[in-house]
Amino acid sequence: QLIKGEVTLKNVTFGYVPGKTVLKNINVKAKPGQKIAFVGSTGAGKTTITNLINRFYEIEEGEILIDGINIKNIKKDSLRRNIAMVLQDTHLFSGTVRENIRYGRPDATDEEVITAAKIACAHSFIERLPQGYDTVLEGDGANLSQGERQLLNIARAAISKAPILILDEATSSVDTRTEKHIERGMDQLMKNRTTFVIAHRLSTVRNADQIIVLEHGEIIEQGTHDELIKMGGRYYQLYTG
Ligand code: DGT
Ligand code: MG
Repeated sequence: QLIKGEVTLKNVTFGYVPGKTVLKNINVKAKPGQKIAFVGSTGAGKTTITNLINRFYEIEEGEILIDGINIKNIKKDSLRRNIAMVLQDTHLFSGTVRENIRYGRPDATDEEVITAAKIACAHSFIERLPQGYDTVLEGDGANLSQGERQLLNIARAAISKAPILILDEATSSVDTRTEKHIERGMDQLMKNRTTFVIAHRLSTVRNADQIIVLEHGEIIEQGTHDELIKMGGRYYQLYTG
């Protein structure tokens, strides 16, 4: 078990296919418990950075360290236990709602499953399902709406005790009312975890410890909301529309 959740990217350069660089010389240092936001236009490389932290792909140049350990030297199952994630594409399996939430921490009790669902604002829709928490999800949750699938993924992250959390457009499919409702739950989710958050709605990243602005795979600005607004550059443009 990794304890602190310090994440460092050092001179990371990456492409999915040879000859096409998607990330260029990325340097990020997330102290334990910090909230780091990635912003920038579609295709800028935000999801790709989190793919690399998750080690979904191997990097060619540079390195990623967690608590000072190169992630190449961390076993994949250990990495999975230490990083909770809510991704752009939801991941659920054929099994009950309860099993899908408990996947975030297999030894969780039924009570903890409900607490996590409440944090994720998922409890009320789950209770309305034919068998509640015992309702079987069809492949990848086809019998749920996209927003409901996201809430289950949030509940799964909430039940996990992983010190690192990745939120990639985690609430993009839920309606504005639920999104407003879930804000407190999201704060609870991020509490005491190193969090990487990607969100198009910039109001949700305002309070991040560091905001990193990406363009064509490069970091063009980095700082707090106030610093970046004062700078009057790309973030300022994005923020003021
Ligand atoms: P978004 O989600 O639309 O706001 O965009 P980002 O910033 O998350 O962009 P990202 O990291 O998904 O994509 C960056 C570039 O990498 C973009 O040119 C598409 C390319 N790319 C992303 N995923 C893959 C992949 O699985 N295979 C290949 N060959 N290219 C990919
Ligand atoms: Mg993305």
